Amino acid sequence: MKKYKQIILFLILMLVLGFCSMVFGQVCLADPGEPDTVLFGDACYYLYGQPLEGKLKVPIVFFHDQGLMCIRVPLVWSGPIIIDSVSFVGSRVEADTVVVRIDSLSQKLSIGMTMYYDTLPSGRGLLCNLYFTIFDTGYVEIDTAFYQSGSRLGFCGHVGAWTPQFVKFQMDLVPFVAGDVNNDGETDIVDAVYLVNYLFRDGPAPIRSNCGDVNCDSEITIADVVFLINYLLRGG
Ligand SMILES: [Ca+2]
Ligand SMILES: [Ca+2]
Ligand SMILES: [Ca+2]
Repeated sequence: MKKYKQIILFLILMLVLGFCSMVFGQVCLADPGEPDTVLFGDACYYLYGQPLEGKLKVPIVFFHDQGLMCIRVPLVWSGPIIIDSVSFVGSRVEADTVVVRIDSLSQKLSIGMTMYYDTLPSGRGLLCNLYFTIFDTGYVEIDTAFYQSGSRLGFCGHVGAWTPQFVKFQMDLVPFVAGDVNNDGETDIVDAVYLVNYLFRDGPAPIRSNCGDVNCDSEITIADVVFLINYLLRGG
C-alpha cells in the first residue's frame, strides 16, 4: 500500500513539475533550505596526434539538502566535441527509472531520473559522467537548456518541485595528454615507469588524481600505461 501511495504522490509531483514548467516557464517552489546545485567536477581529456584525436570525460555532480524523488537535467553543449555516451557507473543515485535523450544535431541532451519508492537522501556527489569525442582544439561550454519537450532543470521531492542552481562547464581544449603522473611538468617515459610502479610494485599514487587516468575511462589500469607508451612512441 505504501508503494502505491509513493507512486501516486510521485505522479502528482510530475504533473506539478510539468504544469509549472509549461505554464509559468519555471518550477513552482523556491528551493527550500540551502541552495541545491548542479555543477561539473574535474574533467579529464586527451587530445593529440595529426590528425587530432581525443576524448573528454565531464562528471556532472550535484548537491541537495532535501530528499529527492526526481531529477531532470537538460543540457546543451557547444565546441568541437561529439557526444559518445552518458554513464551512471559510480553515480550516487539509485533511480527506479533513468531516461537519457540525446539530440546530437542540436547538441542537446536530457537526463531524467525518478525514485518511486525511496527518496534520495540529501547529499552531494556524482550524478553521471558525460563522454565526448574531441575533433579539434577550441572552447567548449556545457549549459542548461530547454529540451524539445520544454523541460527545464528541476528537482522534486515530497515538498514539491524547484529549480536548483546551475554552474556551467567551460574549458579551452588544447593538445594535451594527462600523463604527467609524477607532476614534474613533462609527460615522458619516467611517467610510464611511475605508473607501472604504482600499479604493480606498491609505488606512490599519481600526484594529481586525474592525471593517472591517461585514457579518461575513469580507472587507472595497465591500459593507461599502454596508452601513454603509444603516445610517447608516436612522438608526443
Ligand atoms: Ca535546498
Ligand atoms: Ca612527468
Ligand atoms: Ca584509464
